[in-house]
Amino acid sequence: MLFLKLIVFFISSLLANSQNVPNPQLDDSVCNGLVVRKELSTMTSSEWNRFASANRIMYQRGWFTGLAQIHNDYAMEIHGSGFFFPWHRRFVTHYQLLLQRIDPNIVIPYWDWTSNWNAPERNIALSPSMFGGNGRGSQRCVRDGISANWERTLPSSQCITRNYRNGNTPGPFWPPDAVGQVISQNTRFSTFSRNIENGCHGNVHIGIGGDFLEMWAPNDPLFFMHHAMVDRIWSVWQEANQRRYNDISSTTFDGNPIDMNSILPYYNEPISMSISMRSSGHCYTYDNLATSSFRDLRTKNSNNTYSNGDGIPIKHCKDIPEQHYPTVVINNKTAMFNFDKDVVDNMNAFVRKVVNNLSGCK
Ligand SMILES: [Cu+2]
Repeated sequence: MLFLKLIVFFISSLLANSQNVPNPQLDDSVCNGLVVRKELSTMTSSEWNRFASANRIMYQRGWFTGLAQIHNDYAMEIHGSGFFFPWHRRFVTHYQLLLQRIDPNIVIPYWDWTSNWNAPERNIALSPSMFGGNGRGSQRCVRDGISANWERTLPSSQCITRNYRNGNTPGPFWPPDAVGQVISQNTRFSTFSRNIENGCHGNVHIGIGGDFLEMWAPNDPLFFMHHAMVDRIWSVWQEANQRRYNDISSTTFDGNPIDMNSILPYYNEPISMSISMRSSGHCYTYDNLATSSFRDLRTKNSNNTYSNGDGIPIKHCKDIPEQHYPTVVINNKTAMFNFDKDVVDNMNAFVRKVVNNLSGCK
């Protein structure tokens, strides 16, 4: 498997340098205030309309293709390594800077996929008024929402696709409690990073399916709202204890040490420039940074019944169908994510316990 990945990596490196998208440098002056990234369901309709039209202009300029190309070219270095959080933070800021070239007032939202975690197809993010839902037809083309009928050109010319994991639903994502526990229980960056990457982050990619399962996923704008959420999770972890802003200690995909001076692939900047969302060139915060925001109050209050959308209480854990648990699977399709088998197994077992606990089953 590693050999195959190295070949793919080598070929995609040959195709590098063809990223046809502006790369605005991080402004090195002190932030002139912070913009607040909100959860997308709380955007006003005028905020959404401006955001959506700027995204359409980005699409017409071919900038999503350029971003997808960058993500694809550096796939090997930025997944399954300590670069995962800081690189994707820088990448989401890149997207933000591009949108602001079109409309300087745009602030990107994040997609909280822990709300509606057990019936994500009901989340407003996946509705026709926002990013649209499952792909349709034999090609699984996205036909509603912001990117309805968009054509991607990377890796080949065709529609943007989604292919929900369990038919009409992406299947469950992680409950907020599970994310909250990983935040509070992992005090070291390296284990925290690996648990999130191999757990809830991977689970959303696999649940949405289609292009979301590929390294050219940034063709689908929803990718950036997913990664803004992943970025928020890192920010909540950092905010919980200020000392965590100094912890980046981890390794590259091939085992070399990563520290604050390590250079982010493609951007050629030290990690230290992307360690804080409040630092020069980033200058944002989130509407909610409390660890306690990751609590599934709704489920806790629902009298210990596990409705999972169908309203049927479940008494015994063995009666919970397998597809009602969020999982990450490692196979040929997901190989480029560099998932780590031990961590994946651990996280699958961990989130299973959380779901059982929420359901009140015995
Ligand atoms: Cu990625």
